[in-house]
Amino acid sequence: MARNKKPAQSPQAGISADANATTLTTNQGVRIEDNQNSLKAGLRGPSLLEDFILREKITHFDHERIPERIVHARGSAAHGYFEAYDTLTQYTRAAPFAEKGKITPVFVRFSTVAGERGSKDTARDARGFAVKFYSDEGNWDLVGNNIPVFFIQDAMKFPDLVHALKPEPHHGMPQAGSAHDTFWDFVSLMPESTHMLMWVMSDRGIPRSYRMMQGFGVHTFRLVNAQGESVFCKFHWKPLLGTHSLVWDEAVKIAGADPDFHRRDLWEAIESGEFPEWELGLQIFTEEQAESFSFDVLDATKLIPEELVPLTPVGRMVLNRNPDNFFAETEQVAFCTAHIIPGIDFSNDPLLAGRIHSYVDTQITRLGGANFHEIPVNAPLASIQNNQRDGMHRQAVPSGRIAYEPNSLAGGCPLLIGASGFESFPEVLEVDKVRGKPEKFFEHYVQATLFFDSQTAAEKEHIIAAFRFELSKVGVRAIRERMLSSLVNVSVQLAAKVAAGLGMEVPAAMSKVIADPPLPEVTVSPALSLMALPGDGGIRTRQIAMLVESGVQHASLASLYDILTDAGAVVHWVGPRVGLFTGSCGEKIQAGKSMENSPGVLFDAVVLPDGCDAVQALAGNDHTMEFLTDMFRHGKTLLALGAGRKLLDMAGIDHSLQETNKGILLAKSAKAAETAPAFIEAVAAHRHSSRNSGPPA
Ligand code: HDD
Repeated sequence: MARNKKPAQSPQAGISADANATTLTTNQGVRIEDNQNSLKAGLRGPSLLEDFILREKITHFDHERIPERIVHARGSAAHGYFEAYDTLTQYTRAAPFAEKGKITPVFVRFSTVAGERGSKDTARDARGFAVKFYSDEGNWDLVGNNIPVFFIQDAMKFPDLVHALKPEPHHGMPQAGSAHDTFWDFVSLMPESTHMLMWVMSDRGIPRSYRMMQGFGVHTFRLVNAQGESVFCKFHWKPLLGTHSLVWDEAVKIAGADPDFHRRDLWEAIESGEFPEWELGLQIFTEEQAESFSFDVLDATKLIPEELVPLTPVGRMVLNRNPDNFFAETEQVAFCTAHIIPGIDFSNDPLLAGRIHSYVDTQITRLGGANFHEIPVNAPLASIQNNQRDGMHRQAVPSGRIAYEPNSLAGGCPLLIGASGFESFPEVLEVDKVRGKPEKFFEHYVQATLFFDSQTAAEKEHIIAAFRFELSKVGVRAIRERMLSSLVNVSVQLAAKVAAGLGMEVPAAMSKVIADPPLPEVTVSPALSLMALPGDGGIRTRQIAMLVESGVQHASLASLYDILTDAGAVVHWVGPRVGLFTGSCGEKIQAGKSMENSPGVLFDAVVLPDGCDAVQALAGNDHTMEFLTDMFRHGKTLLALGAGRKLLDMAGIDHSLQETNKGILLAKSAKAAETAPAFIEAVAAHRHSSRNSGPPA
């Protein structure tokens, strides 16, 4: 691969962050002799003010934290590259699409929105999906989410939205959660939020992995070619592993068992060489087409159904390198929607307009000044030449006396390059200066209904359960009622089921601004269901638990272990405790995890061992029953070998009804290897939704 790695920045002379350096020094490069004891007047006397080594160390420590992001504070990131499938010069002169096979380095940060920097990964929330392309024509930041629409239409409402969503200001609760009064108060008064609410309340709000979610640029952007011709475009990232989610009960339990669940998953996959990959697809359409749509493409609460404008696959993105340092890279990376390059331009989406300002602005506080572009992770690979000077934390050392243009003393340099430089698309505008919005922006429900109607039965039930849960946490009854009255406009079935779950009557529908909206072009869009992207049918990186105890029939487990590992799964020996166990024929088995430190929610599937003594011992352990009950009700795959089926019986799991209990497999020990293909197929299905409704009776 030509260039899949952003080269290390050359450090300033004398500044070294070399982890292999052997000598401990101060920040002035003075070698330190004693790093244990401060300087004192006598062994039991007072510490001395002159101890510059102590003072430097503590002063630096005192200033280690920077403000966290106002939204998307919690995130995880990785380096990688984008590879263009083909030249796209017909539509754009953007450098990453200039030629077939062209490689552009990227840095990608995934995030939750509401929670603070140290909050849990599995909160119900949208996920950020921000991509920085280090193109040879400058940095291009595509700052998107895992959801193709947004809560609001105009940036003017963003501070209100975020204030309503974040912990309530008087007591600072709840952390990383939207299930509280102020959020639902705001969104129930803003019907334009309804479409995005449907997405966030769906399983998209609790992804299984950052590697298994889509990304969307959300807004309509422009592509501009070398002739200055422009088309509109929407950006879509599709994961090769498919789109998969958690179920709510599982997400809640994972939050306790491993709050870093998504961060760990991304890190471990990349460390093990399982590089996550997405395909970039574009919805390309003309302004004339856009005008004919029943909705406005400048309205970020609306999507363009793929059935109306299909995706054109244009390239793939692979993440193949973990950051060397979390703070230096993941924390200090500054994505800005204002960062575009020749060939890409904005549309007049009023939400995007506010973002173009907000991101650069926020970095100035967050990263301490206007020179954040010099921080290595933010620095472009393209060279920077301009007359901007000075400011806090300036690293560059420009030489000479010329910092203005026009100049003659430097021969006019740096020179403007004219036609090949960035030029805003010369859109013709003859308009009045007004505050307001276009008519189609007032339609709020058609696409919310489209989304709901496009879900499978299991997905619909999860949406209903999510609304029920969230609204049950709302204390003010009038807010619940108002939200229900809005949901009636989406689907009477949805509103009725949510109302029943809250012990309420279905209220009258909220009045709509547009009573008779234009007929939608598409009424069901299979592409909106998570089931549309099942993945490649493999089990690479799937986490599989093999329960062990002394006395297990080891040979059958070992044969499966090898087959599953060869198929790319990550197989763990999980015991009642960690450490050594002895198999029935004296084999030594090291359990790396215990059911106490790694409960069932952290695994995609479990294998129950054969061996009467082992099964008896496992049956007597409370953790085993909890482990199996959770895995059953979350629709995971369970395989019981030989006597292991007794554990299913004891957990009350009916394995006789194969229709309702798909993904529960039984095999004799001698047939363990033969069962592997069926087991792999069941694990690849991700989840068996027929049984995720509740615990076994
Ligand atoms: Fe935003 C961060 C995505 C609307 C203002 N936003 C931020 C990040 C993502 C998004 C992924 C985290 C970037 C990172 O990893 O560092 N934001 C979106 C999407 C939006 C959106 C997809 C709608 C389509 N955002 C939006 C609006 C505004 C902001 C309308 C303000 C007018 N967003 C910000 C911000 C943040 C941010 C305050 C916080 C930290 C940062 O920018 O760097 O400026």
